[in-house]
Amino acid sequence: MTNSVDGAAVSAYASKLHIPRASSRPGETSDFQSLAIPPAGSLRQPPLDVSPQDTADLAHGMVRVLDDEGRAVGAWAPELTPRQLRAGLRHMLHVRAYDERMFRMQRQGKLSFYMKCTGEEAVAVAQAMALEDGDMLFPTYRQQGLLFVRGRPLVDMMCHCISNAGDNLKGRQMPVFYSWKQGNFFSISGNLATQYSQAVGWAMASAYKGEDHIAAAWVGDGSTAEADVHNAMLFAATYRAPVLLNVVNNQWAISTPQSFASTGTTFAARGLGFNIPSLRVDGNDFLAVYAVTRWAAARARAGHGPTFVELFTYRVEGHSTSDNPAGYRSSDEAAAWPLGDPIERLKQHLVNLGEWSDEQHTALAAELQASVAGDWKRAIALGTLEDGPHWPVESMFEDVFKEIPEHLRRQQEKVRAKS
Ligand SMILES: Cc1ncc(C[n+]2csc(CCOP(=O)(O)OP(=O)(O)O)c2C)c(N)n1
Ligand SMILES: [Mg+2]
Repeated sequence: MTNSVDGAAVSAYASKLHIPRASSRPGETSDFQSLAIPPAGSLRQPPLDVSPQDTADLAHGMVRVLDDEGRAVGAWAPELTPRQLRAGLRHMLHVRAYDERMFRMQRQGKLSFYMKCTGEEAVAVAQAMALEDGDMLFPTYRQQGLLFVRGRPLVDMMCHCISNAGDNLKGRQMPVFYSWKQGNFFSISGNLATQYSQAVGWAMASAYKGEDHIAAAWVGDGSTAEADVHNAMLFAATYRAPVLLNVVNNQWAISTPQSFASTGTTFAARGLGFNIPSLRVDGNDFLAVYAVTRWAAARARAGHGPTFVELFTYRVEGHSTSDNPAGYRSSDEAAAWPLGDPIERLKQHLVNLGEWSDEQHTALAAELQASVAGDWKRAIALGTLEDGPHWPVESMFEDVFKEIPEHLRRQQEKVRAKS
């Protein structure tokens, strides 16, 4: 069948469905050659009151500070003392040691489920260090580094993961879905992206009450497809809420490549359509992540409203302990990632400054592994997954309603009678 346009015959079936490609599939050789990665130090730092459209180059580019030799270059290089840099390195090594231990414990059947953030440690660690303690965090399950910087005891996190008597959530949440009110760390939700609108609502309330604390929210690349993200961005832009909206683009959403949610451009570019200043940052560059977060937080505190930030990184390991990435991506992909490892890059920077050495690094990694092993022993002394003690079953009726409704009270009595 043919149609006619301006007298010329055209096929009525010329349209084609575009199916995005993965960065690699099993058996293929990984090749990130087509990624446009600007040199470190090449992007400008705009004023805090920049207009959203004047951030287009930053949304399509990538803020980078650490160059290939580990030097800090360009307008975004933050003023951090060697002591602060070493604290950042320590937190990242601590997170990695914790992840490795918990993963092994899951494999030995001592916890039911776990999620690592290997390769993405700089995101949560540098961002938490750049924010104020009173700022409210609305994370996903992959920002455990926030808790390390805010000082949550690891024993508490482990107790949560094995739902023993020391679990602050009384066995009502999945492992790694932490909640820590004292640290201004909002409860993690299994329903992806709900935290985005909650963060915007919290930030609107903070501004309405005249407080100076801001909110920060995180969402994964795949989860940006959720309507909640778009609803949140609309409210944030309209009311100029003091919020930092982060997208952690780690290239994968379980087995779905980021290309299925990115629409063929950067995630950061989506912020421009909502009239929100937007930037993309090298998420494996501790200094760049810190600098961009400081800038966005200063904007929010000065009354300039939200900032949308894409953190460009790579999920080195499986999505969770229930996932095997060998089924959907090439086994050499993590090694081919061109932006390196965040811990190695910050280490190299400190060594260049004469403020760190290979020996100190090896000793610190060993010290932290031993400290995590000690924490695990203290956690299981409060109960194991298999044998408990756990919170009693009837406690599930508590803390939900101010007054327990009659039908639930009857159920609670039945449970009590049985136990
Ligand atoms: C609303 C909703 N849809 C689907 C899921 C199942 N699910 C859990 S994690 C996940 C992938 C998320 O990927 P991404 O947003 O990129 O975050 P990442 O895990 O890579 O950090 C999916 C589809 C869910 N938990 N909630
Ligand atoms: Mg992802």
